[in-house]
Amino acid sequence: MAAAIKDTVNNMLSALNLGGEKAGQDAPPQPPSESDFTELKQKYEKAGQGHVFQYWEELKPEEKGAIFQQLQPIDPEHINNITEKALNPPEEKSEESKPSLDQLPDSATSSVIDSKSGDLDKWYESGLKLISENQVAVVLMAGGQGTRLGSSAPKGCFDIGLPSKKSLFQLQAERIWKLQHLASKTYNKEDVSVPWYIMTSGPTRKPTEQFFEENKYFGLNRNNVIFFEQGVLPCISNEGKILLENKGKVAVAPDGNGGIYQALISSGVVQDMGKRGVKHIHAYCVDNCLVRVADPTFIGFSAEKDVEIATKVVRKRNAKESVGLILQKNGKPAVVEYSEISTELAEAKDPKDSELLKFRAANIVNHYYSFRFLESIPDWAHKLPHHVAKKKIPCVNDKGEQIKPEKPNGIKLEQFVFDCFPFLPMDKFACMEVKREDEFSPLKNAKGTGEDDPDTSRKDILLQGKRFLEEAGATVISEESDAGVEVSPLISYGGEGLDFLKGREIKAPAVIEKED
Ligand code: UD2
Repeated sequence: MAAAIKDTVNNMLSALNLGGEKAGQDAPPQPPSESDFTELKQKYEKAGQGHVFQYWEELKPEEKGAIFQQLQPIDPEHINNITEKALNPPEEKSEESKPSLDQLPDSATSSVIDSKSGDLDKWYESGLKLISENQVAVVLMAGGQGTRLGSSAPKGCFDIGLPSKKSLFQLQAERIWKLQHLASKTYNKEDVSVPWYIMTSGPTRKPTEQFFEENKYFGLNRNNVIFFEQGVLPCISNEGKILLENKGKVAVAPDGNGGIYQALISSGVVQDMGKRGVKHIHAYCVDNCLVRVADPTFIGFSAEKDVEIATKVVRKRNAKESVGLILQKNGKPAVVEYSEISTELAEAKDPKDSELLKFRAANIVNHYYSFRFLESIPDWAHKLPHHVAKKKIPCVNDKGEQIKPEKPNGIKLEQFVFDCFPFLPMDKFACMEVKREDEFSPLKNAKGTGEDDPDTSRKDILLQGKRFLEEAGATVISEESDAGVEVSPLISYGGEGLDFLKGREIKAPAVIEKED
C-alpha cells in the first residue's frame, strides 16, 4: 500500500511541481504533436477547463510549445478537487464537528523565559555539538513575493538601513558562518558545515541566485548553499476556471510555503541531506532580521525531546497581530492562521488570567524538523490542505482582452508550512517560547508603516547589540533612546565572545565588526 501511495504522490509531485522558468532553461519550447495536443485538450475539456485552449490557433509555434509545457503537468481534475475542497473546507460544514480548541499542554511547551539557565546551557552545548558533527542543516523559505513591503526584489536582499548596510541574506549567512566556527573551535573539529537549502519560487529564483553570486555567497562555501524551487499552482477565477495571464500563458502563483514539502522531495534536497548525514533541520522565515539561524539551543532542546517537529513562538502582541496561533485542535498540535481566525477566538481571554489572551502562542515560522520526519513526506504530502487567498489577478477575458482587475477576480491556492503539525501525536511535537525582543522582528510592511517595517527591524537589531555590549560589561552612551550598536554576526552569534569590550565606553550608533 505504502509503495502505491508513494508512486501516486511522486506522480503528483512531478505533475504539480510546475516550476517557473528554471534557471538556465533557454531553448524555445517546441509545439506538441497533433496527437499529444488532442489528448491534452480532451483531458481539459473533460474537466470543464477546455477554455485554456481557446486562443490556440492565434499562437505562434513557440507560444504553443510554452503553454503546452505549462498545461501538460497539471491534472485539471485534481485542480478542480483542491479548489472545491479549499472553497468548502470539510470541518466547517456541521456544528457538532466544530473542532475543540485548547492551549497546548504544558508537556509540549517550554519557555526560554522561565527555563533554568542550566537547561539552556545544556541544550546550547548539545546543539553546538550536533553542528560540529555535521548533523544540522538549515532550510530557508524565501519564495514569498513580499508584496506588502512594496519591493520587487526578494525580501532577503532588502537593506533595512543598518550602519553596515547588510541585507537580511547577509546577516543570516554570517550567523551560519559564525556557528560553523564556534562549533569547530569548541569541539575541535575540522570542516564543520551547516548546509543552507534556500527555497525560492518562480519570481524569486533568478534574482536570489544572482544576489548570492554577486556577494560571493557572503564567505560561505558555495557547495553548502543549495537553491531549490517550490511548485506553482494555476490561479482560479471566482467561477472555478483556470485563468490565463495572456493568450499563451496560464496565470500561476507559488503554491505557498507549504509547497516546501513537495519541493524538498522533488528537488532532491532530502536525498542530499541523507547523503550528508543530516539528522536535524531548522527551517525559518526570511524576513525576521533577528532569526537565530540553526539556533544550537533550539536544536539541542528538540533533539533531547526527540520530537519530529518543534516550533518557536513569542507572546502575541495583541489580538489583532497578523500571526498564526499555535494551539491544540482535537488533541493534536495545530496552527490557526491570522487570515482564518475568528475575532471571538483571537480575543478570547485566559480563564486563569483575564489580562492574558487565551491563545497567545504566536507562530513565527521558525520550525525544527527531524530528518526522519522529512523522509516521511511522500506518505502524507497529498493530505496537506490548500487555503484560498482572494486576489486581483491580471488575466485575459473571454473576448481576448488583457485586464487588470480593480477588485479580487479570482483565488490563489496555497499550502501552509504548519499544516502538517496535526499529523503528529502531541508527544512528537514541542514548542519553545522565546523573547520577542531577542528573536522576532519581521519585515512585513513598507517604510513608514511604524510596525514590522524596515525602521523597526533596524531598531531591534541595534537595541539587541546594545544589550549584548551591556551584558559583556561595556557602557553604551546614546543620545536617542533607540540608538544602539550593530554587532556583526562574525564577531558574535548571540552575544557571546564580547569580553574584549568589558569596561569600554561605546558611543551609539556604532558598529562592532573587529575584535580590537
Ligand atoms: C507567516 C505565517 C504566520 C506568522 C507570520 C509571522 C505561514 C503560512 N504564516 O505569515 O503564521 O508566523 O508569518 O511573520 O507561515 N513563503 C515561501 N513561499 C510562498 C509563500 C511564503 O517561501 O509561496 C515564505 C516567505 O518567503 C516567508 C515565509 O514563507 O519566508 C512566510 O511568508 P509570508 O511572510 O508571506 O507569511 P505571512 O507574513 O503571511
